Amino acid sequence: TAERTSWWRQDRFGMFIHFGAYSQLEGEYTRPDGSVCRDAEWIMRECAVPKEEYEKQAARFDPSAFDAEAVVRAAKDAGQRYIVITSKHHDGYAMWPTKVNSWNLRDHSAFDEHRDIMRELKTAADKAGIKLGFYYSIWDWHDPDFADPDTFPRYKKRMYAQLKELVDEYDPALLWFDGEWDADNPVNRWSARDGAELESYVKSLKPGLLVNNRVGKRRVVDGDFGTPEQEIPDGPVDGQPWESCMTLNGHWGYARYDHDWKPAAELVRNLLASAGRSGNYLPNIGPDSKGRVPAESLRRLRDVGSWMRAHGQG
Ligand code: JFZ
Repeated sequence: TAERTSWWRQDRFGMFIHFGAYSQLEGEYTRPDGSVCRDAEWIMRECAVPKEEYEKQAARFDPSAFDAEAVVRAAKDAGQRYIVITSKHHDGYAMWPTKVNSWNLRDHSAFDEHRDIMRELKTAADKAGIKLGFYYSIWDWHDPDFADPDTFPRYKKRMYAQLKELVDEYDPALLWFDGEWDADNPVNRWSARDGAELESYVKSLKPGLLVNNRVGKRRVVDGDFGTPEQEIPDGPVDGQPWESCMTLNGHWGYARYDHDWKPAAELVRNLLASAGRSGNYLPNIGPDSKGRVPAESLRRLRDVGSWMRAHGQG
């Protein structure tokens, strides 16, 4: 309803963050034969990285330079009012210390076991008056129970348990689902009913929670808002609130070889076009293996902020 989404529609401008075990590879996988395969957050799949090798890489992941306060400050200075970070992408790796499995940043990394970057972000965001939301992929390449229809219910249980952890521990303002499709399965297993069930489950955990339409089959009735990707629709989409997420270069996750950055003027244009068509704008940053935000991204966000302040929106 309009009431639920009211803060979010007022905010208009947020920051997307793609950060996960894939960030350790920084977009490049060197195969045993020495050839290099490039991708970003899809690298495990697109480059067919063997599971053991991917796990070995994740065990080295040490984003010790991740600075939640600096990230929140960058968002705030740009005029962004909420942050959506990948808590778990398609590779199934949890960026918080989940108790559901050990495939997470606490138990399977080289990172300081006393740190929790989700907690750090939440604390910094609260202090700055910025809302925090979590991206969560329904599709999971790592959990063996995902791909088999017979064991899928077991996976679903774990997914529900993880989502309960996220809501209970970090009190997110929104959940941004993805991967409701399943490229492995021509008969897409995730049904409208699964979506409706999941949506009411997470909302029972926290009534005010916002959920995007990828929780279900992206119909107008699924979730609270639509999620056009890399494009700005001409106007309101079926009367549903919407948010357009976009990369700043050509990738969501960090890709060390991608220098094709969009000019700041384009970001301002996108923001204005979104706001003018009653939509939200969610440009993305992808921290590197150490957790550092690319300087090119920071510079562009700063420029957007300067523009906003110069035009009385700061
Ligand atoms: C998904 C992810 O696969 C991707 O890695 C990234 O996280 C992005 C934000 O979301 O990719 C999609 C999802 C939806 C569409 C295309 C890519 N779509 O609707 O066209």
